[in-house]
Amino acid sequence: MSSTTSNPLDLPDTDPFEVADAAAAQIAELTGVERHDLALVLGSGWSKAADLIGETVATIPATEVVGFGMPAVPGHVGTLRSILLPTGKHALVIGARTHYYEGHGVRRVVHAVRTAAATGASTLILTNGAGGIKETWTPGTPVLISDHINLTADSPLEGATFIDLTDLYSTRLRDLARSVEPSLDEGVYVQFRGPHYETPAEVQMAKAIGGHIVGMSTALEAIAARQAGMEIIGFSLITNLAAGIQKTPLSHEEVIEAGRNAEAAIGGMLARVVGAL
Ligand code: 8IG
Repeated sequence: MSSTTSNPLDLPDTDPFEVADAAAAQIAELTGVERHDLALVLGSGWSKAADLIGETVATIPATEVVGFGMPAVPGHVGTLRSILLPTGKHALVIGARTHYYEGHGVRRVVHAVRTAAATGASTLILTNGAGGIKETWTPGTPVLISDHINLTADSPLEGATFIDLTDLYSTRLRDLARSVEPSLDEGVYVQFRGPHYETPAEVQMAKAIGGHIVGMSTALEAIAARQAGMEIIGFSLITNLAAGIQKTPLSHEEVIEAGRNAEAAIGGMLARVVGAL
């Protein structure tokens, strides 16, 4: 991957917040939108929401913005989009997530979130595709994230930076989402390092410690977003039941397929929630 050697975030002396400020300035320049009010990170299955929430003002390849790399997973779109919502607010849509399992370090993982904050966004909508532990969640079910358990043994915070994570996934925003979409269930998101899926025993551990959703992305991003002062709401699209809960082996194809089938419905749901924010 050509970008790995030239990314300033890979250099230990770099200040990641300065890189985020520089990236935000480039986004303002390239989109012609000076400030964004909110940001969305769209994970597997969620990309359709971008077409439904408002009018796209500009689309830029993430690779043109400092600190961003190429997406590692085919089907993950490496673009940044500026969207004008019907409310007049400007939304930055990030379709270029870097996963922890890519091995570029946690600075690269949370760069998009820090950049979103630097563009002015005070609200962050995090979405992902994930495995479900509750048997009642059939593939294609969207759920609200109520809290998380970070099993990566890592943090985006460097040094003695003590940040409170109480109400990390805003109760206010979750109530608001449920007022728009009363059928939304919620659960605790457990972030594993990946990229392998869990063993059935690991899924039972996640369940025993209070988890309902297993994934590979959102917890580290939410921590960085809280540090940046953003109000956060998170959604998982359950694309599969977690290993051992479902009796058949997990496959990436199955996950993509479930995402495709749910795309229109969850995109519409997210658009309605964003419209109410
Ligand atoms: I999509 O079952 C998706 N992402 N950790 N486990 C983990 N991440 C996932 C899963 C899953 N499904």
